[in-house]
Amino acid sequence: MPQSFPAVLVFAGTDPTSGAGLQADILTLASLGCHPLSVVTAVTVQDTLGVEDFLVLDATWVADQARAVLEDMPVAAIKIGMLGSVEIISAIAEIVSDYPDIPLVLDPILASGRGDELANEDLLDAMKDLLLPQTTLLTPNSLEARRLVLDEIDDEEAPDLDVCAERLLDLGCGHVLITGAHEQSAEVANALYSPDGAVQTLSWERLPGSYHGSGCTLASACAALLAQGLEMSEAVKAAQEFTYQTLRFGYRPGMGQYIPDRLFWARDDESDDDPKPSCLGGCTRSLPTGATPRA
Ligand code: PXL
Repeated sequence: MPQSFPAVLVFAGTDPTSGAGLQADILTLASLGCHPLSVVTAVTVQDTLGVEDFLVLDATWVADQARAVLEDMPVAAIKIGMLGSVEIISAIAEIVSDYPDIPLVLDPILASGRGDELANEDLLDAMKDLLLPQTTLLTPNSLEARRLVLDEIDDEEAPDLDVCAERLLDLGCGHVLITGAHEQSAEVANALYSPDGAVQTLSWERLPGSYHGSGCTLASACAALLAQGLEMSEAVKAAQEFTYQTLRFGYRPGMGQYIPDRLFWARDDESDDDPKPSCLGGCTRSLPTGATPRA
């Protein structure tokens, strides 16, 4: 019998550049030894400069794609990217509720790297109401984290990321990983918030390029490693290490952004005689009193 690999079911929009979206997820999952099951939610028209347009699929087509593979084989993790419509969110929410034991990684895609809107306020609300309570790991960047909790916070000022994470945990996510590439810090600090109030921060060198698909790569890598059986903090740490290497070996196939190389380890590259230190450091702390300790 041929060997079988853990299957990861992905719901995502297509990206013809393969920088982000479904193609990025498939490359990442395959690179990390998983079998990708790919459910299309939307089709985008884009190049490495930005998204021109997108077409959202009928929700029944999304549900039918997912049910077909879920009924055919065991699935070890589910990853959700671009959602497209409130109807698709409802359909996915109903499907994942039938599989409560499968870890669910939700990358709350709100915009492309250039800022093209990929989700409106109705989508945001439906995501919060229907998907966050079923999410094992939410992976927003800092901009998405702030936008997701905007309605929950009275303060006019942009909330601190610890506060955002607490609100997101309160909305029902199991864990929240907030990435720091959009912050003004010298290094990129990514923080994993756990239900017991623990915060595990890892810092990474800020690479000079602008990358298309780094968030999809990270979220898919988390799903792959959870599917392989790693526990949450180990999976998130290994996924960051993998993503950092894909960025370090990133390349620029077109006129716009760099694309992470998810197959960096398979290249025969003699030029990499300067192996870089990966993680610059890490710290673990607890949220200050006032944070909601959760069971
Ligand atoms: O990187 C977020 C993202 C996810 N999915 C699709 C996208 C993008 C960004 O452009 O196009 C389909």
